[in-house]
Amino acid sequence: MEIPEINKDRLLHDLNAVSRIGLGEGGSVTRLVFSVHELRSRQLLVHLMNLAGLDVRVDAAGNVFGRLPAGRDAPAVLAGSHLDSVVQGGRYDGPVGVIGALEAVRTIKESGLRLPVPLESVCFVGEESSRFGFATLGSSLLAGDVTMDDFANAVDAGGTRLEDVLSSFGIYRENLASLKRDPKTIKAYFELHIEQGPVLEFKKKKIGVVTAIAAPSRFRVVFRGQADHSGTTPMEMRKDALVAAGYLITYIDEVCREYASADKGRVVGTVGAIKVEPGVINAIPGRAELQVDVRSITASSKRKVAGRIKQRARQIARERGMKVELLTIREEEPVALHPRLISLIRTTCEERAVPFEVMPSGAGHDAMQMAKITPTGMIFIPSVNGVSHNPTEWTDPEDICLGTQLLVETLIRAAHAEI
Ligand code: HGY
Ligand code: MN
Ligand code: MN
Repeated sequence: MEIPEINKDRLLHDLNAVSRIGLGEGGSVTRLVFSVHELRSRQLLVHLMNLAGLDVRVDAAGNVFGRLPAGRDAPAVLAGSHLDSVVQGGRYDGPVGVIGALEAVRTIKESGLRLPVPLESVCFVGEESSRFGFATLGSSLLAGDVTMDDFANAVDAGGTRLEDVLSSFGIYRENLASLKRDPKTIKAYFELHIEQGPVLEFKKKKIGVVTAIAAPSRFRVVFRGQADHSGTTPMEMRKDALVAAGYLITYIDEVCREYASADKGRVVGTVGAIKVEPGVINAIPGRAELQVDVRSITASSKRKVAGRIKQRARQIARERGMKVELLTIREEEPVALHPRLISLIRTTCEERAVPFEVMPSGAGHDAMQMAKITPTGMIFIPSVNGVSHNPTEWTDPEDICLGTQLLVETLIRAAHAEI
């Protein structure tokens, strides 16, 4: 099978161009969903898709599609990822999959290769949970797996509600379902992504063939104690919300370490954000809000740990005579990827003698949502030192090119395959 070669310089040039949008101190990248930087990155993508001569479409949520039509209308093979980032994140988490998919589709177009089905390179809006606590927004809307009620606790640090931002785009409870894409228009979805962990580097493999994706339980814990004078209030009379939060944070670390082994689900738990009020040196914190992220490949372990954390939060509040509120942001189930696509990616690696590792993903991805409506596969490329969500996130350009070249071949195989 004739496989066209990607244009490596163009791929790396466009990846660099995206990475310069939202560039901050120490080479970090911040492109929070619906921020000016994130909107500009999608605008650049639309321009690159137009330059490539693809049929470009942007849906009401802002998801971007660059389509290469086939001789006949048929369910398309999609490939993509996201351009939004965490705060002070790295340059590859997301853009590798978006620009890699664009490079794969435009390479196939330029080669003149006629495929039996259309291809689409995709950028999903709002994959990161960093701004509203809610992850994979655009792909969840496309998969039709959310209602407005799911956004009840999706609020950013400035108090902006996700549902208010969506309604400013004309997306309301009544028309939310119109964002769902008919699964009959999609044959398969692939996502090229950096591993964001140490396995490939440690095992000296070049490609990760992803089998499953860990899913998060995400919720807010709000301790309501009593703001008071830090000088006049005796210790035994205090209702310090931040001290209560401190006990819970330590407990979260302990209970997740109890479930950290492979047989117990490799559970991980993080409190990535905390908000303290009134937040001044001479007042006892009356309110402390934690954002909790618990994940596992094993649904039962994740549920058990999240349940124990919520129980402990209630117990701490009782013991300290204060109130506690537990606000669910989102409950997700771990996702298995499609065996037929896993074997397509494996075959591609085997035929090119590329050393690969079959492995799960600890990080969440848009592929989790797409797997609910269509056969889905993921290709990982190595992260140097396993670091991600950090300005020092790095993947060797050669590995980015290899992953993109394998994506070209995988898309062509998937276009012809019975799936
Ligand atoms: O948070 C995650 O798992 C991913 O980076 N969105
Ligand atoms: Mn990420
Ligand atoms: Mn990502």
